[in-house]
Amino acid sequence: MKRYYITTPIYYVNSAPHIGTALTTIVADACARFQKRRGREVYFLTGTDENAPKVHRVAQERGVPTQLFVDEMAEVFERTWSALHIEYDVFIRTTEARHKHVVSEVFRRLREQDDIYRGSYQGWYCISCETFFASNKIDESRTCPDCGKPLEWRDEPCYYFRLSAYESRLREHIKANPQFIQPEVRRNETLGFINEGLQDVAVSRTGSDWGVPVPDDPESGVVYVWFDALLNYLTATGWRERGEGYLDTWPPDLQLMGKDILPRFHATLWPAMLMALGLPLPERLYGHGWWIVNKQKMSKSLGNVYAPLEVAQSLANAAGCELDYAVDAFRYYMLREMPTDADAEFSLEGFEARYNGDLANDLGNLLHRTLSMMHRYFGGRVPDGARLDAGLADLFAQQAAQTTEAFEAVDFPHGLREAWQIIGAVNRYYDEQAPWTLMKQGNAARAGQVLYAGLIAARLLSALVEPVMPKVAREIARQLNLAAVPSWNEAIAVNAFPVGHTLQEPKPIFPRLQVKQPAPSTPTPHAGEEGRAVSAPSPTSHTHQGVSNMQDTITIDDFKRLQIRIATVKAAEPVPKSTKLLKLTLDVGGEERTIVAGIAEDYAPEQVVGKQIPVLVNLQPALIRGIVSEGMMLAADVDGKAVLLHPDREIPSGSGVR
Ligand code: ME8
Repeated sequence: MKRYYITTPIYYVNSAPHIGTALTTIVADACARFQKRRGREVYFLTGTDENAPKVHRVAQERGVPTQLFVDEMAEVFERTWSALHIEYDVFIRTTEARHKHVVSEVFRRLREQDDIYRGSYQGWYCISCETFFASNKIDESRTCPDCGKPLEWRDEPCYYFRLSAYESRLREHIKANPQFIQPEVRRNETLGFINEGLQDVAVSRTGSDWGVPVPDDPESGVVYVWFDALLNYLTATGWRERGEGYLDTWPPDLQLMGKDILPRFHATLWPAMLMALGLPLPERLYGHGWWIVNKQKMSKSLGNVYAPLEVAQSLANAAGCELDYAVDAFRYYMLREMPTDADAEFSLEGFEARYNGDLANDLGNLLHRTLSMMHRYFGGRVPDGARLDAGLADLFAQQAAQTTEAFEAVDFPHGLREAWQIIGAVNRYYDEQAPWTLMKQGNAARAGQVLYAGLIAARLLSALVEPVMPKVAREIARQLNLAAVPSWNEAIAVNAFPVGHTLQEPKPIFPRLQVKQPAPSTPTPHAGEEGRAVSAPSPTSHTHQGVSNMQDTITIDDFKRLQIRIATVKAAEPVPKSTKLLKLTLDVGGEERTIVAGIAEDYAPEQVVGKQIPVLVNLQPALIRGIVSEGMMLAADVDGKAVLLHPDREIPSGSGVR
């Protein structure tokens, strides 16, 4: 059986991994784990691109022999990936002899068959992108159209690869194979790029002897680093060394990369090289969008480059959670917010919000409350007669199927949203069925059945989240006292826990993060009644702050006019023709209310159902898009994004807030 072959790009080692390279690698790891859990044999490749002139330059600037520098950097990459729970099968380095042999051999073969020919080059060169630009592609600034750095004039003899000869075959292949380039937007970009006309590519470079020498003609310098680097995917299969054996891996099933290196390199130069070699093309190329930070591209000069392990470590410190789980939380954030078609904003606040919301409140809490009640009511053993309600069994199966479909399409944000609907459904079910009330009423049998749904859901979720959060998945399985995380096919079994199955004590996986509050500028209402809080400014200091501030203060009586209550969200749906609004149906202590909330850009309906939120209930009703809104929910505002507020533990709906 052919192995499912997944690749990341091989990364330049002139700088350490950052959240961009981590994204591609984590997406690839999640795809690899997903395919493995579905029973396929997977071959997952990553590695380092070490022959680039810019790598050589950085080593020289640091005064380190280049080979020593790349050896050290390759280790940094391997260590980082292992700390991020990346489980690759092969880590390739382009300075390995076996790879250099492949590059030389391919160069020779293509030169013999006249796909590579000798010519000369005059033009503008970007050393950072390792790319030549035709004069009509650049303006007076003589800077690189891709990265903005200054271009150098080059005038030299060189070898060319006959890319232009493959233009129509490439176009036909892309048109005939809609899955070849994904997502759709990248396919269109590539077709646009090809339609501008493909030029032959200069595939040798002079100026530095770092790299693979042009075979049989070392005077011509070294092989162009992209021609060299792309061949790593072939080297790693054992092509040339293993005879026909490489076909147990070749061709790649899924090649992942960022959008910048798809149209020009992976979707044109690379398949054309393979066509020239007469080799089958990759099944699927997937180019994700970019992380941007504060609406800007990440760059060293802006100082906004994040190192993945530092981000995870800072969460572990702040939340007091184990580093392994903080790393998994980081992986979750990367995949839940993953830029697919468009670019996406990376922010620490966004990471914290997902951690507190999706992981601490949703996933962690579902497991914790289910196990706590199982221990409290049934001594931690699955009671007699417990089985899953048919409606929930269908819903679980349906959500698992949709998660599968989305993961297969590398759409992790969608897949995770589908999986999280299971959590929403169980929380709703608990609220409707109220096992705590059933116990008080002496109906332990029914309470046991209700909680059984939580066990089955947690077990299913351990499988669905495993590609994303492998250590968390194992911990969920451990707390459920399962020998292992179930495989994808076993995961939807509805009778997975035999009667008497004992459960482990619940242990919080994701302790809630206390988000730092700005120091209060006015005394809290409570302090106003019972004496002022020490940290609050005194009335005298207030007067010194100026009149405008005084006018902003309200009295405790003003505050008392606000009636804020904790409501439980029973249902949520988008307001038609609005991208911002959700219609929420609330339980405010036995009373049902409808409100319209401007949170649709930050929360999907299923994320808020089951949540407890503070609501201002004595606000004058207002007609919003034809819906009478009877109150206003309160949420934190983080750079214009709404972040829901929740009580510290589940409390009766309708509880007052003072
Ligand atoms: O391109 N957001 O290596 P590289 C998302 N050696 N992804 C980002 C990103 C960001 N802000 N910044 C970079 C190379 N990336 C070549 C590949 S393969 C034969 C040779 C992604 O170290 C980028 O899109 O520059 C690409 O997938 C990878 O990180 C770049 O790695």
